[in-house]
Parts: sequence; C-alpha cells; structure tokens
Amino acid sequence: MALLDILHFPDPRLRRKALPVEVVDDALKKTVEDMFETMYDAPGIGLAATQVNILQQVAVIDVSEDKNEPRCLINPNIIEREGEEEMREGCLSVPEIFAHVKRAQKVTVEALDLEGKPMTLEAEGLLAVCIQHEIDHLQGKLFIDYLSPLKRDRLKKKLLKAQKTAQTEPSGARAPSL
Ligand code: GNR
Ligand code: NI
Repeated sequence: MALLDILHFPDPRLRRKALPVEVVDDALKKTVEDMFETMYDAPGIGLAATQVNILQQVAVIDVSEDKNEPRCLINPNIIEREGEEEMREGCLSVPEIFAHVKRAQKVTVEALDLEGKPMTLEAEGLLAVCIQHEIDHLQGKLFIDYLSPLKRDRLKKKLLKAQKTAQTEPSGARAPSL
C-alpha cells in the first residue's frame, strides 16, 4: 500500500483524458488499493485516477459515514440520468474551494468491478453527485468548470496566490507585508 500524490489545479495533467482499462489484473488492483488508501487519508469521499496522475478510467468512492462502503468503478459510463439537484461540492485537487454545482439527481452507471465483471449501479443523492464528479475527472473536467468564467478566474488567482505563499513560506511563517 502506498499514498499517492494528488495533483492540484491548475496542473494541466488534470485535463488529460483517461483511457479505458483493458484488463483487470494485479497491477490494476494494486493501483485501486493505493487509491483507496489515498482517498481515506486525504480524507475524501471519492478519487479519480486522473487526480493521482494515472490515465486509466478508474475511480474509488466511499460516501458512507463510517467509511466502510468502498466502491470501485472501472470504465464507468452513465447510461441514464434523471432529475436535477444542486449540491455544494469540493475537490481534493481544488483545495479549500467549495461551490454549488447542478447535476442529475439520479444516475444509472455501467462499469466493471474489481473482478472485471460488468455491473450496473443506480445512485442518487451524494453517491450520484460523487459518481458524476469522478467521471468528469476521468474526462479531464473539474467542478469549477461549471462556474461562470469570472468566478473561475477569481478562484484560479486565489489558488495560485495560496500555492505561491506555500512555496516561499514552507515553515508557515508569514513575511511582513510591504
Ligand atoms: O471529498 C470530496 N467531497 C465531495 C463533496 C461534494 C461533491 C463531490 C465531492 S468529491 C471530493 C473528492 C474528490 O475530489 N474527488 O474527485
Ligand atoms: Ni475531485
């Protein structure tokens, strides 16, 4: 098991499209284990392979209170959407930013499980939101893409400034402002 590094916006690698998994083998299972460990450690309710610089269509999810309902989706594909719902979202790749996003209230997803067997999952509420958020990652899309260009630009500036501060002040000390 190993913790993986999570990429942060505006890293261009978050924009790459993941490729379908062709065989569910031991190497992939190891990747999935590491992704679960990274997600629980963060902590987050979901993690897409794109976020840890792996270009395969794999996402791990656990929206349960007790963190005991791990789900792994391989080559996920939404085949049905129903209704509309707005939820406040966050993302491990866009730290400390939260914004409301409108998504389908209910989705039906086809995917492979860890045995490589096809499965169908019907989801609503937080699970449905999380599935849509993770599938977006696999297509190079981030939740902030749903915001107005003005809001997104403000967030980008705020994040770049925070990242710069973190780089020049690793100790956490703040230089006096001039
Ligand atoms: O941990 C996460 N919480 C969350 C909250 C609302 C909507 C989506 C999410 S997913 C996020 C983890 C993450 O970045 N997954 O890609
Ligand atoms: Ni995310």
